Amino acid sequence: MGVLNATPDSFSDGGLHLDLDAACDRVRQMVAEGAAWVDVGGESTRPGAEPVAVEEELRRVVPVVEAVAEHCRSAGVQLSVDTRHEAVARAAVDAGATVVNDVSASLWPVAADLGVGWVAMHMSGDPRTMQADPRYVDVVDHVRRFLGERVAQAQAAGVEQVWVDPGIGFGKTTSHNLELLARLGELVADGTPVLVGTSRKRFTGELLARSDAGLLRPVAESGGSGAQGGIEPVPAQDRLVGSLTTAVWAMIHGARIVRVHDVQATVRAVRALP
Ligand code: HH2
Repeated sequence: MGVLNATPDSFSDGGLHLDLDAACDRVRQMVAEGAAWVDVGGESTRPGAEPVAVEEELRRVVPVVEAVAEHCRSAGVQLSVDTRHEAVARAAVDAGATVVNDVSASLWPVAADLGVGWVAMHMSGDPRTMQADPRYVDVVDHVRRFLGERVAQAQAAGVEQVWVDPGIGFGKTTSHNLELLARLGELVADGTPVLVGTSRKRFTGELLARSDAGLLRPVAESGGSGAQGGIEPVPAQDRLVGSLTTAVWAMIHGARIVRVHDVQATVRAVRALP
């Protein structure tokens, strides 16, 4: 899944695709690079982000979806709208989106009504406050239970295509993120196709900073209990290796889709798997 953020403030590609032509060019490029899925979003959900007015989100997202829908359809590529808002989901599907990528995991009735697919992602709290002090007794059990309940509700409502996503970085410490990846097989075994998004996130920057410092496996053992992993992450533009490593890890452990900014490099890495 290639990411297209039509936002001024997304943490890694904010401001790059505000212009409609630039956004459409990037979508076409990702499809040419081998993306099987394109995800268009108009609201940053990075930690601390302020919500965006629905009218503004509509203005950012709908023209892009409209402009690339036919291209995606004819290439056999899924086109999702990354939103928490019903009005945006409805307008984007009207414009040609085929899936609602829902970080709030609350829009299944809308997906059912529209007859499109739905991604349910786990988030603890909301983006403004989610990294304040996230705590779980057992993060993997918590996320599995949460997503299992949502999937059952969506299926009962008649949604035919459902994916689940553990929500890396959404109300999780570094050790929570590591635990979710280490035990991804448990979520995969629950049977709903799993999507994972680690791309360029702070977490991958911390893994690389630890690697650079020669700290081989300490993240889960120490310094991982706070909101961050206790080490300054490498900057977002230097996180490619961490993004690839975690994407490949997720695919090997059963993820069906990885949500990434660096499509070409990820497609190469995944296709190179033995
Ligand atoms: N991560 C982000 C946004 N949407 N959707 C799913 N299903 N899974 C994710 O992990 C996920 C997501 C955050 O990344 P990005 O879109 O690059 O940044 P921003 O929220 O700043 O726009």
